[in-house]
Amino acid sequence: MADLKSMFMKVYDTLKKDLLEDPAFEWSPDSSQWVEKMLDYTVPGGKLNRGLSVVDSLKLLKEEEDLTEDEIFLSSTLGWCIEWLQAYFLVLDDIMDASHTRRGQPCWFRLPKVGMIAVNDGILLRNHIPRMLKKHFRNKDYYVDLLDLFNEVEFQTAHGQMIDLITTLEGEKDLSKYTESLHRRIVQYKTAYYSFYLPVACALLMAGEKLENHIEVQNILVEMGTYFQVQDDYLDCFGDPETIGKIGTDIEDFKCSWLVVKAFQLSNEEQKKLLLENYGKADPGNVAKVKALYHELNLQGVFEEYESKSYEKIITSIEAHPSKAVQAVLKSFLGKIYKRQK
Ligand code: GPP
Ligand code: MG
Ligand code: MG
Ligand code: MG
Repeated sequence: MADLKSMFMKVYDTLKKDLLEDPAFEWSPDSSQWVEKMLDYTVPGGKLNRGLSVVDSLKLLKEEEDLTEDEIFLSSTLGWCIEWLQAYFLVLDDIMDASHTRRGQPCWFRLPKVGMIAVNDGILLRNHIPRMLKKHFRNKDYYVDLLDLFNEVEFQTAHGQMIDLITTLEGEKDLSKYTESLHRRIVQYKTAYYSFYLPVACALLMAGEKLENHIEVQNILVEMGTYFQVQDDYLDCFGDPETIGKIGTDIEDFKCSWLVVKAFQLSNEEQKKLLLENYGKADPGNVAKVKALYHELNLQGVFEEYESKSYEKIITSIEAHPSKAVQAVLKSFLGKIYKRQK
């Protein structure tokens, strides 16, 4: 694993170097320093689960055969394209969510020299992806499918982000609008496709598969991504900021989080009133009252039960899949996130 990660980091250096020498732009020392600093700050500092999963998945799909040097490099490149996509989303998401920290450091836009330049940096990160794909995949017969995949997934994610954001306008008027089905729709689109389906779909394309033959794989990965975002919502309140690397803002931001959906379901009239009076306010006193209610309603216990039920359900659908290799890919991904603390 340490080996895989250091190989993966070497590929990052190569890709970064190419981008900083892109002949389509007349670089100056200032511009290349800015982009290099921005990339180092926003791209490689996460868990790298999504990126490494492309390499892992391709290995498992090829079963006995070892990956060639070229396959390792190319699958790592696709992994990094996903990490770039994630960096682009997070830089912008942190502005939209008014977050303070990410991956144990201030959000990129919070740096005094950066501010709203971060919006353009997000656009640059997004623009790097097709350049990396073109350089390394233009001669592959799956090149068009790859471009289409990245476009589709970005479209889905931006729409998920939109409903995440506009839903708060409705919730502020009427908290009962925050239902489980609305929450599911938000997280499916904003998280599941890019975080779970995309890495496996990249590996499937490299393995010569057609994505339209793998709808069931997509369904299972969307289920896994939903479970992952419920964990994210849970950790936003109950996680240790030191461990998760970010300070939660869901209560302040009036988010349609899994926790508030559950809290509303389980509350009596008096508790609902308390929730309405305190949810979505920046004042730490209000936030503390919401957290106290979450404790009173034992949302930690409710989450643990959700976690084991959801795990059982996903395992059952994985084991119903006809291919052992595909089962191994899905189980490996699930193993990386089950009961995660960060
Ligand atoms: C995560 O939601 C969702 C995204 C990062 C998608 C953003 C999409 C864009 C088009 C910008 P979150 O806000 O709960 O994540 P976190 O808790 O990490 O801030
Ligand atoms: Mg956020
Ligand atoms: Mg968000
Ligand atoms: Mg979150």
